[in-house]
Amino acid sequence: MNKRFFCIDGHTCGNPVRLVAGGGPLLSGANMSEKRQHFIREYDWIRKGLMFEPRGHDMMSGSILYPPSDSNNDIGVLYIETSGCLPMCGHGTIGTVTFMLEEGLVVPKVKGKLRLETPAGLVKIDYEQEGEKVTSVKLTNIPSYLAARNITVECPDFGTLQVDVAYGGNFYAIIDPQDGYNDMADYSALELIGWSRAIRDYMNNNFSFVHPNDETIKGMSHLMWTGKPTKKDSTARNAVFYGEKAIDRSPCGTGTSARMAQWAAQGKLEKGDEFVHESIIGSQFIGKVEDTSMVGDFDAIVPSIKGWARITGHNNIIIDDEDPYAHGFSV
Ligand code: PYC
Repeated sequence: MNKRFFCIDGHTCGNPVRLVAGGGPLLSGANMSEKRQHFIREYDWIRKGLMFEPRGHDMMSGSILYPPSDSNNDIGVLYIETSGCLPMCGHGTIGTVTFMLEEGLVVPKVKGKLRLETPAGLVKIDYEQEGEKVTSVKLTNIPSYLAARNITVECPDFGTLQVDVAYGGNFYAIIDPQDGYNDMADYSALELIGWSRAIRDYMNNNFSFVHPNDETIKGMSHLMWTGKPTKKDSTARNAVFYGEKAIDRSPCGTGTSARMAQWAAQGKLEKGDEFVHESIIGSQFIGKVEDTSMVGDFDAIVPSIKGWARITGHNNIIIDDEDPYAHGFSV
């Protein structure tokens, strides 16, 4: 049997976004966190089929739209990616909002604003539009916090590293310059990917990271290598690893939120401060500390992330269950 998905493809600051506008499964649950659990239990084959080769690729990332469970909100968003079904995705949100507005998939209750239900919590959007084009999207993210400092990791082929772990919608290990590691610019993407896998395995085998308010959000899924910016107006640069082989081409929204929470906990950022994050390809997100908050016992910040996205095409994708690669593959 053929299963068909109508997708709007594009990118946010260079990283792919595949918005599934038709064909997504009906999900049960009182909120997007419960719907995410239903999707993971029964429909993860859709994620695999749409994200991995031969229909996707190592960096592929996307979303599926759902009606909101609270009528004060505009829409619910489920995030799918080669790395899994994520609680939240920043570049995915900027792309999803741009595509659904430009394609008329949502009519905002208030012009210039949207309220998105995500598995990680409510994300508020302010967007700018010129004619049909959405020129920028600012998302005000869920509260983000530094979860652990200075964890010592033994990384095969690299050596000993100190890493911090912060949450910005996903848990990130952050590797800052230190003895033995100077800058992400000193290494190839392939080297960063190999070490990232080893560090992620080590961290998840030896530590447990669980969100204090939602135990379904757990595990250190992403890693961030940092370095000096190449552009005068950037605050910092980063390369985020996800999945098995991906380095984010965008500056990474949840990663930028996590890093801003780390900087705030280190006293390097406070409410009202801006943080311009640069990606491996030089694209930029403008971050800002909008407010302070608490997550369980952790001091937290409420970060915002501003960026842009472009549609590259419409894609009617078929998953034929007689295709031996119906559920994708990775080499
Ligand atoms: O922008 O949050 C993000 C993201 C997560 C994984 C790739 N990009």
